[in-house]
Amino acid sequence: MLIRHIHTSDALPSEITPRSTFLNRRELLRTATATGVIAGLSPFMLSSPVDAARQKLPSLVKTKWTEQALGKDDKLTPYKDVTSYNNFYEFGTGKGDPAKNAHTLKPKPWTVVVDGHVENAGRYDLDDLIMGNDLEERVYRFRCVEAWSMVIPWVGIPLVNIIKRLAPSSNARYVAFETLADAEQMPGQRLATLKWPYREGLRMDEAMNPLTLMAVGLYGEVMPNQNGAPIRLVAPWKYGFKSIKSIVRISFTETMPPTSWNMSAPREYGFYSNVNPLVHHPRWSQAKERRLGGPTNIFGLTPKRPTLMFNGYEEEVASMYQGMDLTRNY
Ligand SMILES: Nc1nc2c(c(=O)[nH]1)N[C@H]1C(S)=C(S)[C@@H](COP(=O)(O)O)O[C@H]1N2
Ligand SMILES: [Mo]
Repeated sequence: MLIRHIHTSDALPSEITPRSTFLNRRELLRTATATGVIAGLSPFMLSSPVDAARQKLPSLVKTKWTEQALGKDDKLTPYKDVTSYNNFYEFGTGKGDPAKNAHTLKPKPWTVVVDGHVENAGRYDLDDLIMGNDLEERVYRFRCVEAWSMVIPWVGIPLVNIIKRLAPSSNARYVAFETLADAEQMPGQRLATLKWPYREGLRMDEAMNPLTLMAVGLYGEVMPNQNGAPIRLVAPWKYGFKSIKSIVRISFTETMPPTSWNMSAPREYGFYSNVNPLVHHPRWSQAKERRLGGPTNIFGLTPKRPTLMFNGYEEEVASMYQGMDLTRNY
């Protein structure tokens, strides 16, 4: 039994939790209390709500993006920072809120609806949607519009693989995504901080770009709820808000789909939202960024570094925007 293993061995929960078993801290404590073993749990267990649910993902495929395919100044952002400093307004607007509140999300079972201009429309169990694809490990820079950045080892499937299987028709020019709408699981949706459900979209060529990932994990483990379990987008040349979390709908559309941040503040957030040090946000500069969890200076701050065009992925993506005025299409 799980509790006995935790109680009696030194193994991390991530090493002994079966893939099918999901215990968050509350359940763990409830079970522990009920079985009377709570006195045996170490302080480490009690203070690690995130760790109790950590599960390793099997057989990850390495790609050219696995290792530090990045600059020599780039180091992986520590797991703790990646999973405790988040934007996920469905669980509150504070950076610490998602890690605190996202335990109410139930990422399994999970259904994704596919509709619009596509041959294989329908409701898919998540496992069926991604079936037959290798899980790839890819280390990507991630740049948030609020001018901090991270380097994250994601685990996922190229979106292009999923799209090819779904077989969009020639009328499909954009892909639209929606997050779950359920105020029971996502209590932040009781507040009108954004229009729910959270929506995002990509032009078809952006969606089919080999960089675009549908991520199901990070650091070799199942996606933590606060990072967008069970499946979220990662488009690393765009500001973080394009990378929509906890996706339940993929729609193939002919016209540019509405997106949440553009709807709530069109002057500040465009559809493209490519990382661009030359185009400032109306309220702050995008020229520099602070690397989360990076080495600190004598003031205890991570020094700012220059932001790169397309977040450093110019070679892979610049051709898609040739001839476009990127100060207008921001
Ligand atoms: N559904 C949903 N997706 C979302 C958000 C959100 O509030 N809701 N926030 C976005 C923003 S602003 C950022 S910066 C990234 C943050 O991802 P992370 O918490 O994994 O770093 O998620 C994006 N995806
Ligand atoms: Mo963001």
